[in-house]
Amino acid sequence: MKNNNEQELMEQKRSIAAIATPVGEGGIAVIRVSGKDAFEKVNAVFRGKDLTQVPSHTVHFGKIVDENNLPVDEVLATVFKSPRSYTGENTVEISCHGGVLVTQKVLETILETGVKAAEAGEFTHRAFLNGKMDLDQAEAVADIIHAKSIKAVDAAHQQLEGRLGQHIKQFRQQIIDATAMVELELDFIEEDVEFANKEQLMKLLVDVSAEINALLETYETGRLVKDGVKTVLIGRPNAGKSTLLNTLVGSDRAIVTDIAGTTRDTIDVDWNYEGLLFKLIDTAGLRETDDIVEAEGVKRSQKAFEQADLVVYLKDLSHSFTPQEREEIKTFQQRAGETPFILIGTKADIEQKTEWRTEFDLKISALSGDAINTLKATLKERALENKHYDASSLLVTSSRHRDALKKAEEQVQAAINGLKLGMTGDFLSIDLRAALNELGSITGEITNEHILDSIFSRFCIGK
Ligand SMILES: Nc1nc2c(ncn2[C@@H]2O[C@H](COP(=O)(O)OP(=O)(O)OP(=O)(O)O)[C@@H](O)[C@H]2O)c(=O)[nH]1
Ligand SMILES: [Mg+2]
Repeated sequence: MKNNNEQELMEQKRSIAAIATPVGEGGIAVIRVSGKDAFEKVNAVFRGKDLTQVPSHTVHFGKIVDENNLPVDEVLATVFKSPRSYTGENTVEISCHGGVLVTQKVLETILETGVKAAEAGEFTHRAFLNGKMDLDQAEAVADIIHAKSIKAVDAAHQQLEGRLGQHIKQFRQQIIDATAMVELELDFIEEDVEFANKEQLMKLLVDVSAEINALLETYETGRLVKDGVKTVLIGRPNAGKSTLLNTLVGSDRAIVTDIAGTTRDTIDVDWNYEGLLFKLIDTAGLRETDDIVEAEGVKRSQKAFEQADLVVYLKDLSHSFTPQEREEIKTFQQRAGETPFILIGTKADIEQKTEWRTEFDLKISALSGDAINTLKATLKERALENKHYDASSLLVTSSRHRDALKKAEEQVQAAINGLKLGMTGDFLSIDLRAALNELGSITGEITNEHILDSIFSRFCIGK
């Protein structure tokens, strides 16, 4: 009897298979098989060339057959020999006809040879374990798949290319150098040798702290690029919020009527503009109301406002301001704090000629299309204002990476403070080693099953 651990290990080493393309009807579907005996397993149900004998990176036409030797489908099998494959293991990619049932049948035929059905992200998990990529690169693969805007794809590509990893490795090296200096001092402690070069050590730590902080600062932009800019449209009933939402996305997503109080619940719509994703949120018009449903809607408008990355307040220009409305705008402006706030005058086509005594950022007409393009550009500009962004720069987009960087920086800072206070090397060394661990958790040099499971469970099956 094998013990549990051994069994588990064998299970982990078994070849795996999964459908790598989305379920549905298409020209082709791809079934991926990976593992030590992937070639033998596929070969057992493949009629064509002997796949165990063909060179790596070659494609072969043949048939997958069932236990009665009857054809399941005509396929192309692409062979990748270890370690030159995505997972680093022997891999076969079988392209079959893209029908739901036929694809399932090909997969089942492969599984019947004793291959295990892959779990979500298991191919990439294996790629990580086999040293084909760092953990942050594996995460970038999922980010590319889930990306909802071109900028999010770009950011993920930077990470996949290893640019984040390069920074992390550089930080780690700097801290290792600092640790070496500290520990050198430890060796001489009996002889009461002061740090050979305390200033040099201080400079090293201050530099690395500043560099980690500079990278951390990109997170605000990274988050917007990856998750989208939560853009909340608020204002009084009938201000034209739903009309603007429909105009921006180019379809009638929200109901528009001339009845004040039409929108009752918040409506979220994804809108891509020049590669950036905006999560537009239409809200119920703000007013005091006895209607229970509408009152709940207004509450939700407030909540959406509080969570916004960008606030667009709409004021109907065909009606002059009530004093209450003027107050309301001021309050919202103040409450927005650091969140960009844009004041838009709507219905410019029927604007009432009046002395507004209020600076509108822009006056638009959804009806005539006036200034809509300027508004789009303004939304993008304001969303990224005060944010570090240039297309080629590396962005931290994951909260996991942000948290680890932050903790690492705090540990470096603790070492800096310790050094200032004249603490002994053994204390400083503890801080620096903790910083190294945090940085190592980003690239996966230091990790645990719990982190890995939570990362790879985000993947789809077949990736
Ligand atoms: N003339 C003109 N009318 C507009 C314009 N934009 C919206 N309207 C009209 O204003 C009315 C209200 O528009 P909505 O988009 O429903 O306003 P809302 O702010 O969503 O209103 P609630 O959902 O009730 O809070 C509708 O009759 C629209 O057709 C515009 O640019 N010009
Ligand atoms: Mg509405």
